[in-house]
Amino acid sequence: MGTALIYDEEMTKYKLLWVDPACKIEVPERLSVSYEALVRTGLSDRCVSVPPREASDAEILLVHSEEYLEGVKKTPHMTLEDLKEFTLQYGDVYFHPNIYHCAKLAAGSALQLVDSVMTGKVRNGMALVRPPGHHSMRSAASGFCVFNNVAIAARYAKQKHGAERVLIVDWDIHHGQGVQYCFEDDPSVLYFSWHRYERQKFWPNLRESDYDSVGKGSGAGFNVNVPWNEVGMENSDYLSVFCHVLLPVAYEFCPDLVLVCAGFDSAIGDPEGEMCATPDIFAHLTHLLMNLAGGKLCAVLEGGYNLTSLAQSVCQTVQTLLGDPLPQLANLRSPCESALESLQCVRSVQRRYWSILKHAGKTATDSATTDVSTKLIKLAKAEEEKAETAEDERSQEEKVWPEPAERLRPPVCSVSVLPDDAACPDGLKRLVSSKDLGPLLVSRIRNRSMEDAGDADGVATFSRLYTLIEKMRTNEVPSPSTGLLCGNGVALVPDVAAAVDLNCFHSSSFRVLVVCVGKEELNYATADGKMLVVQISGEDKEEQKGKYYIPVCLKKGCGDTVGFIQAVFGLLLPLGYEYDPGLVLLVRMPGSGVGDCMWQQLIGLLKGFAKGHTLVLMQTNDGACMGPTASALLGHPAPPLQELLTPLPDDGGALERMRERLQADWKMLQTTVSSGN
Ligand code: Q9C
Ligand code: ZN
Repeated sequence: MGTALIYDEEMTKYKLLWVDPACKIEVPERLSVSYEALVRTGLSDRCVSVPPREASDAEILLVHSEEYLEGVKKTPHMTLEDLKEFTLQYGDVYFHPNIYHCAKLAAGSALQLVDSVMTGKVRNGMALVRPPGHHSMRSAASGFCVFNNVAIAARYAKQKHGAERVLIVDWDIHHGQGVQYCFEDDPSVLYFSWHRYERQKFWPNLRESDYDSVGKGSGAGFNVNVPWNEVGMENSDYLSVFCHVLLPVAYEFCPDLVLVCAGFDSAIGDPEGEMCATPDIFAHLTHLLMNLAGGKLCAVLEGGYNLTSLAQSVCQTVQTLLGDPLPQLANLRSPCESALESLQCVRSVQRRYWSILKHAGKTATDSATTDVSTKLIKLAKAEEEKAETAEDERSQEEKVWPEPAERLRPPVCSVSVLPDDAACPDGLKRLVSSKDLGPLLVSRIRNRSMEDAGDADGVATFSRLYTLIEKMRTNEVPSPSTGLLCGNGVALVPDVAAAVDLNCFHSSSFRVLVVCVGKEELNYATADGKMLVVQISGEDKEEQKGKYYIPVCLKKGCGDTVGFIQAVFGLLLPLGYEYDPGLVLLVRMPGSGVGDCMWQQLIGLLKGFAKGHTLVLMQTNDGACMGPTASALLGHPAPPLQELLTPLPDDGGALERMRERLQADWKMLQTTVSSGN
């Protein structure tokens, strides 16, 4: 199952015909440079090319009024003077004799993409379109937008393909007020948007773009706004919002389809956004959404006005949709205070509607309400001072950042290490050879496997495992003999404890994130920070030992999906991003109680770290989940977690308290402004 790419040169064939400083950044080259970058990098060749079509009147009327459509229909025949006058009714938009044609193609492209994904012709895809859509309203053009491409696509997916729940993620730096208005009272469409806001000083300057617009009537809770009150937001700010707001809510919503308002004016160098997130962040944002809705994701271009940053961001998005290993995000910083304030506000209004956020921020810091409000006043003052000294638009164009590093590309293989009598799942490569390990290592393996497993195969299995880890660590280029690059793997070993230990004594050259699901007695060597161990289990015996051993207890065990998801998004992912491992070891203890769907989701999500170098360790007698494991390693999307639709009473309070405790050591766990001063 592939990735669709929709592009047509026709949509470059309209432009601003008069002088208007507000509109001069919306140029035809936005589309051509994006497409050319995909061609140059060989990405477009790997996609399924899908042609656009014109949206029909009936389809446009799913969102827009007849009067508005009739008005736009007249624009191809207007004189320049008439076009200018028609344009004057609306804000920050321009018309051209060919824009109506392009707007029908842009909306139709989104519909073609939805058709391709919903019928299973492809898994996911991206449409490169102009004009953008998310600002246009029922009866008005706005912000370069004529028809609301993504809103039309959402209604169409419901009507034509029976989608019951559609998630719209708007990562463009402007608020898609058109999308918000369209679905405000509709609980079947969840709209998430982050946007430059600056306490209403930034366009479109709407009161209803703030965090407290949560939707109306039965749609309450289905509109999630994250206002950015300062410019300069970075990768860590974006990831925090994904981990602590969007992803928990999106998983609880359990969509049948994900639509992305994929604007790249939220990237560094953009003159509108003035943010500092690098283009490779879009690889991660895309990846984090790819296990929702069984992988059905349609990205539709919105904004993006720095041609360099735009083209790089588009490539990162498409390469991720294709399933290539993720880039490592270099030196992630802590989320800034202003971002934390937004996060805190959003979580505290949304926790009324989402059981997964029920415990958000109602502990220690929140009880000191006066402290927090003093802090917020200070923050607002600091913002004002900053705004006065802010760099102007020109300096954005001159901003420099390193070009994203070349990413690993196929053929990347998934490898298995198995006992001789176990069958290798389809699609995985069985590792049979192993390196000479040296006498010291052999004797250590022999000692461990004798005492712990008493298995004669032990040495052979462990030496293959050792070889596999070495390959993942060092084979950043395809092996000359096989042409293959070793991406991830799974090992069935007689004793997972011994296997973790084996890794531990030769891994001193890189950091290992060990995720242990289920109860395990081990003496992890975590003191030096070479390993970070996160253990999710149903038992409450273990105490946290130092910064690098984090036991997470779910009172109702690993079968508690809500608890597990809270632990994954609230703790594991932010910790992983901050720790930045070179290898992820996912250890599955027998009898952990984790369900197959959750297990696949976990593998899928962990593949975002360490350039996809994930090694799953399971015990030989636990081979039943080999199928789901192999499927997730091969990059098949995990099935949706339906059980989140009717969550059980949870014990998330304990998790929240744990997160608060760990915040001193791990900044990505913060979700509130720091109390005190
Ligand atoms: N400084 C989209 O990104 N304001 N539209 C321009 C110029 C309008 C952006 C002000 C921005 C509209 C799809
Ligand atoms: Zn925008």
